[in-house]
Amino acid sequence: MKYADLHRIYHQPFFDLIQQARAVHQEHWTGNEVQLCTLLSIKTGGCSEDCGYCAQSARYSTGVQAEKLMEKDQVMERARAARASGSTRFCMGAAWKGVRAGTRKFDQVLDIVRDVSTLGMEVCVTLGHLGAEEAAQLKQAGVTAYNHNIDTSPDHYSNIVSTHTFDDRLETIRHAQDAGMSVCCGGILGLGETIEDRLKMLEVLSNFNPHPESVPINALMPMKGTPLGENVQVDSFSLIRMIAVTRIAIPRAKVRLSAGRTNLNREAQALAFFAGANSIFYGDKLLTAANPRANEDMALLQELGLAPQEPNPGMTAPAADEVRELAPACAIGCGA
Ligand code: SAM
Ligand code: DTB
Ligand code: SF4
Repeated sequence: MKYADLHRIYHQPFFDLIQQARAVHQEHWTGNEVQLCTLLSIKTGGCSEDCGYCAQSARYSTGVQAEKLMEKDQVMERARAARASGSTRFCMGAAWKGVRAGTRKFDQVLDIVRDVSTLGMEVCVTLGHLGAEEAAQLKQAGVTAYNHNIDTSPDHYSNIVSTHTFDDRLETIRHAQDAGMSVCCGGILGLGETIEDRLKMLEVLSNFNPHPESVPINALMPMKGTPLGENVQVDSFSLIRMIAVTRIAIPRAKVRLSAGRTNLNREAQALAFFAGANSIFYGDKLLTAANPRANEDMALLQELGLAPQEPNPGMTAPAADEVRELAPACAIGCGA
């Protein structure tokens, strides 16, 4: 979708916007379902990158201790617990710039993925930069989806991160897609960006070909010690507007109401679901930060008559749209 269209959609009166988003949602999704995803940080802290929002960067004193890669048995225990609690997707995150085939740590991750993928949940990993070979090996090991966020607009990105570029992010996404993995790609609100930046980010996401299978919309959780640690919390109406425009722009993607839910009351979350969010991170912890308690989330879903989505571990990645492939496109079909 073009920026001008996104701008027009976003700036409608609030109720017109969420009504439009709801109609698009109902056209593409059956049932009142929300996917529950559990996150686990399998390698915490000590990251070489300088992402200004992140508690895991080694460059900032945030109180997060660097740990080594978790043992497979521990990961399996957490994955089984996630499944038992009702999660249908298990997402493992590592505080790395990226991974390289043939290294011990990458082999260990492949081994973990092989075992987790036997549990019947969708398997998602987020490990930083990937080349073609790493992507192929992850797919082969059983990864369903690769999470790699573009986080903000191309123009704002270098204000937030200097150790890698926006194009590096696109390159990894292309490798994940070429290997046949679904891509989970979204961003963060509250990084000092303008509404225009948010919509420019969405313009890039909505022009991915194939489209992202899921789009996490995170609200910055300001981390003490990071350059963005004193940023103000995102206003819930602008978060819900962004969810609604994402639903309209990428109708077949799961839209994940992601980090920052601890700052949203039940009513704001209900509005976000109405506006098209159909996935959440579930469980008391994100990677290093807090998430609402699982029993409170279950109670909220019940109150709203929303059911946890069934698992779909064998899902195929979204197919590329041939019409769009004919158009002149950047390497990843982002429309640039
Ligand atoms: N190192 C990998 C990478 O950068 O892709 C994977 C882990 S990284 C922590 C995954 C994502 O978490 C980031 O892209 C960002 O969108 C989100 N994130 C990190 N810190 C956050 C924060 N303080 N508030 C909201 N979202 C955050
Ligand atoms: C995503 O978009 N959000 C998740 C997941 N993908 C990896 C991570 C949120 C991290 C929040 C901050 C923390 O826990 O440190
Ligand atoms: Fe490292 Fe990822 Fe955090 Fe950036 S967002 S500092 S790459 S863990």
